[in-house]
Amino acid sequence: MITRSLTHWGIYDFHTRDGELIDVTPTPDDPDPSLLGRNLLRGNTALRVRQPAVRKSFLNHESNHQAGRGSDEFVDASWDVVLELIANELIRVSDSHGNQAIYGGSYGWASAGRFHHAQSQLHRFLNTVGGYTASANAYSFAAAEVILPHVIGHYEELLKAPSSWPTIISRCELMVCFGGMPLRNSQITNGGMGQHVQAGYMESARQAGIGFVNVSPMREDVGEFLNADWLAVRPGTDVALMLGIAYILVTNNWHDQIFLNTYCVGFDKFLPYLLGEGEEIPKTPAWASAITGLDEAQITTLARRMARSKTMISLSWSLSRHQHGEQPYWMGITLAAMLGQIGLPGTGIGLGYAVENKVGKNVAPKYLGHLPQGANPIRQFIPVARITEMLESPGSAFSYNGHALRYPEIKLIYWSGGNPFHHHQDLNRLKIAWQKPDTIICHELVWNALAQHSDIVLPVASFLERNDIGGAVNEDVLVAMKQVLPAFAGSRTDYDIFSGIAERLGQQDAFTEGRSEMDWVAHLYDSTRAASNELPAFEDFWDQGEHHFRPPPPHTLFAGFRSDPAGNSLQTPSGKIHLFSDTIAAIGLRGHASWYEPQEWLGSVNTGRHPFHLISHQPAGRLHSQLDQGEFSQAQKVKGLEPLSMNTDDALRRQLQDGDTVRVYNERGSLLAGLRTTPDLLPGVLHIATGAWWNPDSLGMCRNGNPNAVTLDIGTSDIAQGPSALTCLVNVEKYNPDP
Ligand SMILES: Nc1nc2c(c(=O)[nH]1)N[C@H]1C(S)=C(S)[C@@H](COP(=O)(O)OP(=O)(O)OC[C@H]3O[C@@H](n4cnc5c(=O)[nH]c(N)nc54)[C@H](O)[C@@H]3O)O[C@H]1N2
Ligand SMILES: Nc1nc2c(c(=O)[nH]1)N[C@H]1C(S)=C(S)[C@@H](COP(=O)(O)OP(=O)(O)OC[C@H]3O[C@@H](n4cnc5c(=O)[nH]c(N)nc54)[C@H](O)[C@@H]3O)O[C@H]1N2
Ligand SMILES: [Mo]
Repeated sequence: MITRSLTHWGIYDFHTRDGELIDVTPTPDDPDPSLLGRNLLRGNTALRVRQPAVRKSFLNHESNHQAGRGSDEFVDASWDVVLELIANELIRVSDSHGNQAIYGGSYGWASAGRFHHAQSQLHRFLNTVGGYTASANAYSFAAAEVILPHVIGHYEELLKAPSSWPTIISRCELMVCFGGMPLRNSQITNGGMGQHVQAGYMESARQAGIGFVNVSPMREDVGEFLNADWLAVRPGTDVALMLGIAYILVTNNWHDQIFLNTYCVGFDKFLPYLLGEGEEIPKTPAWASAITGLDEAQITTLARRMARSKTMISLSWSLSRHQHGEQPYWMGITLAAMLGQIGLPGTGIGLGYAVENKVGKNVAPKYLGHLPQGANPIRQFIPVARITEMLESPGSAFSYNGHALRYPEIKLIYWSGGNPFHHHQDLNRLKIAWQKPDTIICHELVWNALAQHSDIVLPVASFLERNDIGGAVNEDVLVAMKQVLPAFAGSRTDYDIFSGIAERLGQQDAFTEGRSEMDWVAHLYDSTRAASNELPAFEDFWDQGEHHFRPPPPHTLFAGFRSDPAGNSLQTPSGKIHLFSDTIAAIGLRGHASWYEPQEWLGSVNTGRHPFHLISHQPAGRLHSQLDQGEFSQAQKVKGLEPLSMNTDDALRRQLQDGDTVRVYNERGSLLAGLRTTPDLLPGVLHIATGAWWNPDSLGMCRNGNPNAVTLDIGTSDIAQGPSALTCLVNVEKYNPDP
């Protein structure tokens, strides 16, 4: 039997026999299907959670039972027992500590599907029982989410729907890609997608004669077929490069003063910093060269090309995951404003072309129904990546976006649809902080590190085991996600699990509104249809299986603002682009885009002990930590370990060879990886994908190669408090198991 459904990485036909999945094939109309679908085929069932399980020492109320998280035995329990246990725990914590003691931030991607969206299910449930401490922003681009409203008034469009590729193809001459545009990342869109379009767009751009510049420590970050010039910048120093370019623009009078006067405020306050008036150092190409490691000539040539061409600046989301990750976006906008091409087709600035399939895709904005989460009576929240600090230091103060806040004391953590023991930084530190709460509950598909570190583990049905509608707002397809397989072993959907707990708390009607799964699916579809003029009735849609939305005319970001800056003013204090912000200045940082030296980088004094900068990037063979045991993900491993790229000369100097097992370490921890040598990586930089399952030995060494064994867990700055995973120095040695 063949059933079609949707994943974060495309639409596939799922072939089953006797209730087993036997093949996964992409739909014929996908021009560039992703092999990630193959990961569903092998190696995953063995790891599935089969029955509800409770950690033994938790169940037995042993004192200091929390210390056993990650090592204790689990015992199977019936659904009745665990649902009752959870209901009682929620009442106990709520009564004795208040609902802010429940952490429901629960960050994570889970699976495609508008109704069964795991995080919405959890939030809706917790809101019916008094609320929870929430998390703000995403690991992906927290720094951008918080800085951009101060600069351009909003962030959604610039991050997710910048000027569409057809405008670039028709008019742009030069595309400068900070952090590249790796096609491995456009295999996916959060929520799911139909056709993979990025490779096709890029090929059309090549044929149109557009020049590409790849500003990245890794040459492969822009596809070889685009013949990009490679500027191998030191990680974390893009702002210095952009300042060097800006300096040349101003000193040659190549900047667009009319654009700056008409559409921006604050350039006059940025200029003394740039030119080095008073106590400031002039941001000359020589200054930028010393920081970035690029030649002065490279910087000057790029500045001249940008000034003379119709230029698009693309800034990948990775730039946000460095300390001071707010600054590259502010500086990128400052630079684009100086070039004066914002709001014209195919030029200006866009964040993250190709980081997901959706970014730059030509699709109409639309409303898609989603599960209402209800209102959270608890006002307390944390910036998403400050979880360890919250657990370590309840009551302590921190600042976020101009607000003075305090961390709540968390007694219960409830996670559904994410894996903090893959995605968070400095996992050895998280593991210790994780011992503080009384109770940790998760819904998981698999026995990963999150499940291992929980007290109550509930087996959840996968997206193949339920009915839903799926699609993403910035994509062009809505899919009937029909159930492909029966529920696995004793698993239940997130919805059924929460309904069961809600029932025990007397809140079943509030949570379910009396709707079954299919009632909800039809309900969410109907709300989608009410906002659309092209969708058929639900029954017809369900029969047809998918709907492809009509493409709009090519979209130019800020076109309205450019043509009428007063009529289409931005939601900033002045209505214009803020190259200076009083709010940011009040936070204690400079009120304009600036270079700040990060805590760990290749120019720091620490490089003696830890001479390499570790870049952890998105994996080509999977989505984060999901399905790492699948066949496509495993095919990329080196002796079963996550590959680590190192420059060939660095390897020679250290007498390391391609294929060696190496140990990457710093004072925070260590990990094993399989060495890949390449001339295409800046010397001094190491490149490793995220998502290998964290599997620490007793000394905190991850035996599978999860980079978060060694990453730095600090906020980007007091502006966004985002993750700084990519600000990370390490050393590396050949692994010798018996020293
Ligand atoms: N060092 C470093 N760390 C990083 C990054 C980096 O660049 N460097 N990148 C960061 C970024 S951008 C992100 S987005 C995060 C990603 O981090 P996550 O989103 O946490 O990663 P996933 O592996 O997608 O985790 C999803 C989990 O949900 C489970 N799941 C799937 N479907 C369902 C469902 O229907 N219900 C339930 N209950 N569970 C389900 C899966 O089994 C899996 O364990 O990682 C971040 N971490
Ligand atoms: N296949 C696949 N695709 C994915 C994901 C996945 O798990 N699998 N995850 C998705 C998610 S959640 C997100 S948020 C996006 C993330 O999209 P991005 O954040 O753009 O992706 P990364 O792969 O982390 O980084 C892209 C490149 O940036 C470069 N880079 C790192 N630091 C610097 C720097 O300081 N300066 C410069 N110039 N370059 C730097 C690295 O060489 C890296 O290869 O990807 C999405 N796409
Ligand atoms: Mo992300």
